[in-house]
Amino acid sequence: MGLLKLLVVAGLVVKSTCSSNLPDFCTISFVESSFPAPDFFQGLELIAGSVTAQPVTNFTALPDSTHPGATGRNFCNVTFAYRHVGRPSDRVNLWLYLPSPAQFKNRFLATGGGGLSVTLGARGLATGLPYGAASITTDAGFGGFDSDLSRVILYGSGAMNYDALIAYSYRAMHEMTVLGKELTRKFYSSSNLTKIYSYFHGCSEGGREGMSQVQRYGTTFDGVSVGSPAIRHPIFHYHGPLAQRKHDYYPSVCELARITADAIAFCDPLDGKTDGVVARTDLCFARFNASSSIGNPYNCSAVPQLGQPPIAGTVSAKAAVVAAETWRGMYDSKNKLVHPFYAPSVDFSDSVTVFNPATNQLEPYPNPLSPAVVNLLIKEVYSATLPLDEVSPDVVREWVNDAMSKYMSTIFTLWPDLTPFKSNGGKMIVWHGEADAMIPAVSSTMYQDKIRKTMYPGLGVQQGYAEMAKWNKLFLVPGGSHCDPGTVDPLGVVKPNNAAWPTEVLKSLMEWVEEGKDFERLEGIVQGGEKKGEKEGICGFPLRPVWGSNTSGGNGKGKGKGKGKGKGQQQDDEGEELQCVFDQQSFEFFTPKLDSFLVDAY
Ligand SMILES: [Ca+2]
Repeated sequence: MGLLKLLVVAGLVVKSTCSSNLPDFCTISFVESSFPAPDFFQGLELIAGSVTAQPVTNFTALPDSTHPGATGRNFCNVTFAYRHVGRPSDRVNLWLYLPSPAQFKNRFLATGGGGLSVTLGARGLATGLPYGAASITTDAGFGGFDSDLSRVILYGSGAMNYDALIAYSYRAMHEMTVLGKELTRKFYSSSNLTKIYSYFHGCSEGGREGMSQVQRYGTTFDGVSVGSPAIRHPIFHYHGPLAQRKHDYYPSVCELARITADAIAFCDPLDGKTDGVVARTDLCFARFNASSSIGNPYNCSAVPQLGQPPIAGTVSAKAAVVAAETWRGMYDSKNKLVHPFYAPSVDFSDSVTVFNPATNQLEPYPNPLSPAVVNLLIKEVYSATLPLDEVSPDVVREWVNDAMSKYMSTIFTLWPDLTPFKSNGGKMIVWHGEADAMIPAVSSTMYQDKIRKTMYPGLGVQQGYAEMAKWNKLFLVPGGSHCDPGTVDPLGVVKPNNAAWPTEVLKSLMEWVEEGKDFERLEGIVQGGEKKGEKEGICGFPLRPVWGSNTSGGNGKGKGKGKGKGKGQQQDDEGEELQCVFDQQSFEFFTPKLDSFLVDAY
């Protein structure tokens, strides 16, 4: 019997009027009185005695990568738990920040997680505070807000916990949202006639969670902000290690960093503005040749986390070959594309090597997320290791094939028909750093194009995107990294970014949803350099940025005079005006055909 049933039987449910005084309403009894009715969500039972409620006053939410922060926030910090009927040991914990009535702006915000976790905890919840939104997160029943999928996905090797898989894939987020929206409505004593706008915000795994709701529950959200979504899950992190093994050369992160620096210097002006930002990775991919780095010096201090001692030298021909092979993308033994990679200006943090003092050699170091996910989801074993000898492009292709057949209805988040969301009036902003070194921007462009082709089959490319932009917009953020504007180079050094970053993507989303304020360019805030703090637009895909002083833009060709030697040289004909143009070659770069697969892969 759920808590509400217990309370109703005991005659304890007494709903009082919502006071504007935080301590008056931020009590366990008041939160319990705000619970959804026992039959509100069939199959779920609230757990008796699980509620905590703590008033928090004058709180400062520090600025984060996707919100500006806020001071003087007053809210009720609430947790409670529910279980699924028939599973008595089940416990799913929910956590909410409910603003004081004076600060509540009739908004509900569901927040997502990262990595293998469906929650960012307090950091995610704080996202709602600047916007007067009741914010919520869930532990998905994985044993607490500091636990994640890896802890519960297998009962033991070979025995998958499908309840946990489905909870992670989409179900926990849905339950949280439906329960949270109703609790919010009752907590503020809002009538059914009062519109409480419902939003989602998350990046990476969090972005995937938001997309999972748009794909499956098209009517629960009015607006969705999705950043760098991990919609295929990270089994693609083998490009660098496989390229290194193929050419039997393991460059130091220092040597790789030099090549990246050369690529940035060469490619920066290709977008029409020399500002340290490569806004056109497509042109960079097409035009930068790693061999131009050969002989360029590098000199780095120790990188303790990679065991690397201080190192100096000049870029070798082999390193240039490995870099070019990595950028080329992963091709199978029949020279068919398994998955594209990042552009040359994106750092090699996904392709680092580690120094082994026992052998005095550099060795490949695949991103630990890859063996984790492959072991848990493909091999279904608890193991932290996966020898690189067992991996090849053909093997990766079969992993993807396995994953598609096994997980297309769960963890793979690629359903391309979003008609219910669109028909319900939903609005979605997808944002993806073009220099994201964790999940390549092409991951989002491929999926976005699949949506376009599925929902607008009769329209041409540009017309299809124009129609889709009325409810679903994708923005590639120049120079942006993974869920963060700062660029982290392979040496672990965070570099400021002179480009605009959509710090207030939620503000743009809320104005679009609540005021009908449509827009073509996403508002970003310049993060560094002379224009730091200024507003600047970000082009909507498939349009691409070209900086020019007049009408010289439009052909998308840029002005690549740099040789990669003299960093930061200014050009006479550079402009300050951003144009967003369609470029067929760029479009093809971002919508490659994954012809290694016999089924439609995207
Ligand atoms: Ca530039």
